[in-house]
Amino acid sequence: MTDILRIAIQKSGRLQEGSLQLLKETGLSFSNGKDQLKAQARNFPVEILFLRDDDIPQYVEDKVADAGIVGENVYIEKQKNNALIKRLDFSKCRLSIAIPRSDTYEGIQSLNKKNIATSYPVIVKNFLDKHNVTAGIHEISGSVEIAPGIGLADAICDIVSTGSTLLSNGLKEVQVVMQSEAVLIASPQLTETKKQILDKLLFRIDAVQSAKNNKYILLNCPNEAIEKITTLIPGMKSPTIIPLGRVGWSSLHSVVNENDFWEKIDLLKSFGAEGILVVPIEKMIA
Ligand code: PRT
Ligand code: ZN
Repeated sequence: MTDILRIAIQKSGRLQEGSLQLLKETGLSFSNGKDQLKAQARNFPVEILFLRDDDIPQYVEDKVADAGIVGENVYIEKQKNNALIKRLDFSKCRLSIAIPRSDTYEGIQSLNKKNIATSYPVIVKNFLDKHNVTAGIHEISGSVEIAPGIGLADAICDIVSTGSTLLSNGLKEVQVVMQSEAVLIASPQLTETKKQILDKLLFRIDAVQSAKNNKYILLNCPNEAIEKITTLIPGMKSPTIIPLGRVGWSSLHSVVNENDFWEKIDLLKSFGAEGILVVPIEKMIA
């Protein structure tokens, strides 16, 4: 059993789909039935354990699992002996302080001597300490957003995504405490073999992530524009340039980052590029 890496993911909930999709995109093939506790990948030395997200850091500390995927908020809150290996770019959210809409907020000091309800007492305590604020912290495990309405607390600290839960409970977000996304955690004491399996998996995750952040771009341009366009979209080493049937024109193929994509398209057009095609990349290995 030592030559297999056990990865814990959420059994059901907001992290499950993203976790399964990521593992599948890295080429792991396994079945995931509804009431299954674990699944062995058919083509890679990995076993997947399906658990409650809050329990994953403890299981990793106890070495029942070697690695896990959890929200960064859970990883920080639990303070277990886990190493943060990689941010995974899905299930993004923030942990924020919110107060009743009619209350005023004049900075963090407004929280002095207030009562804050939260499922994240450790994170809230650290945040308040850092800003020299003393407040009461009431730990509750669910439906935190109703606490001010029933007189349990003056403020809450909870996960916010779209903000609609706060809105429909008469609350307003006043302070972001941390940004969060799904993260890959692992035991800091993996055996050499397990470390090697994890490294292989990380290599694949990187390929999947860079593919998502980049697009393959094909365009036609007058030969005089090739140099300028190459400077703008150098690609992985340099663009591929193929002469077109039409004299004085070439087809240029490259890779462009998703973030500055639109800005670059405008410049490409101004350089004389035509017939621009942009296609998704499935895997990208530099
Ligand atoms: O059963 P289990 O314990 O495994 O799951 P869970 O209910 O504890 O967790 P789950 O599935 O709700 O969330 C898992 C992780 O997803 C969290 O730890 C976060 O890292 C991340 N995540 C991302 C979120 C949200 N978005 C989110 N919107 N977790 C919770 N919410 C809740 C939030 O608590 C609030 O009630 O959604 C509401 C706010 O959403 P908006 O869109 O109305 O702002
Ligand atoms: Zn949970």
